[in-house]
Amino acid sequence: MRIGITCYPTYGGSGVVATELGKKLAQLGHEVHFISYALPYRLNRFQSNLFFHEVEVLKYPLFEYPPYSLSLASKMVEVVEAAKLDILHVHYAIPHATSAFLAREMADQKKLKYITTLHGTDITLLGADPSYFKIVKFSIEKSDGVTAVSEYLKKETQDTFQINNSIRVIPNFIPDDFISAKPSQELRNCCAEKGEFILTHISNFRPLKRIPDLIYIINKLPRHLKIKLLMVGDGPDRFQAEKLCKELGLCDKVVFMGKQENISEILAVTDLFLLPSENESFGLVILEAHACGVPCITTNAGGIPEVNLDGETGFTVNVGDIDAFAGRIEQLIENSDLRKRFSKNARIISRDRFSADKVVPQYLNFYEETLNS
Ligand code: GMT
Repeated sequence: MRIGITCYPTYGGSGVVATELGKKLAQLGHEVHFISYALPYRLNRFQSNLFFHEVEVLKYPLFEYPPYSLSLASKMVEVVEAAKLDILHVHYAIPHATSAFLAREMADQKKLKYITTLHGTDITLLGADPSYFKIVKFSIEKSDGVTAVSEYLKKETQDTFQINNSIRVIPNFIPDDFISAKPSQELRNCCAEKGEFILTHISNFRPLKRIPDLIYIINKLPRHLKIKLLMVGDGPDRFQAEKLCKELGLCDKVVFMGKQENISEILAVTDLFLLPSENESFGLVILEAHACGVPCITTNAGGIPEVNLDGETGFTVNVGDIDAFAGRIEQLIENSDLRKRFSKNARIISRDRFSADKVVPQYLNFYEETLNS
């Protein structure tokens, strides 16, 4: 098959999933063409059957907002015709599904189909906003196939947009480097002092991730506990969190590491992963932690409970419940048997339900069904 994939190339779950999917499809012998404004950050080495096409956005004084969607649609048509693509698979509805719709209308290849994969905020945050609602609904309804990364997101999309298309749930899968990650003593020594229990949080530090909650949770824990919280990533709420740490006298317990590329290595030295998000359609980072055998304490929002199984791979608590969060951390620090059980479950269950070998064929089947319909 000849497949075009469009995604956001920067840090973020949807881009990671799209890139890892493209790499797997190329390994299976399919020809994969990425179309985006920059090289996706996990596409950092040459692989046969994989191609990248950069979308250039013309800047012009008249354009206060250069129309990326149109440049993308033009590039899609160019690649569809030159590479004779069978299918376009766009990740994140805004604006990718709309550009794909335009490309399908314009392309010479009359049988071209496009599939839209919904990832979360394209529906729950942006798509539901009146400024995008109608165009998102239209672009989803015109898609030849629609997938969502969780049952929660499927239902949310149906409820929000009242659409009639069927939506196939195809979950996210574990990227290869998280399967093989091994703990490095050297890295552990860099991140924490001897005997310290390593807690980790990884995100883009947007308000939806409830970053200050993490600092209040650490503040609730007994001071004598030897812990280190690694805050990995960067974004709008980092500054406020660093300030809060100083005010609460927690600087010796919390390290802000900024953006890091070696996420699997950091997770491999982590004892417990924390995610206090207000909402997540899936929470790919939970899956990455599980694959490394790291139990997670998360909220029970959105699609998270489909990934983090309460009492099996970790614990889930209500959004904003700082006391419950801190209580569960203490419980897992003190009970190493329970921690080991969760760690083992996390490794087994994640591989069992979300390995690439199980999930990638679901996309391939969906492409085939869509092309034959
Ligand atoms: O969570 C983010 O801020 C990034 C966002 C994205 O689109 O890259 O993540 C969304 O897609 C991920 C991959 O499917 C999911 O694992 C995340 O849960 C989802 N984020 C939200 O729903 C908030």
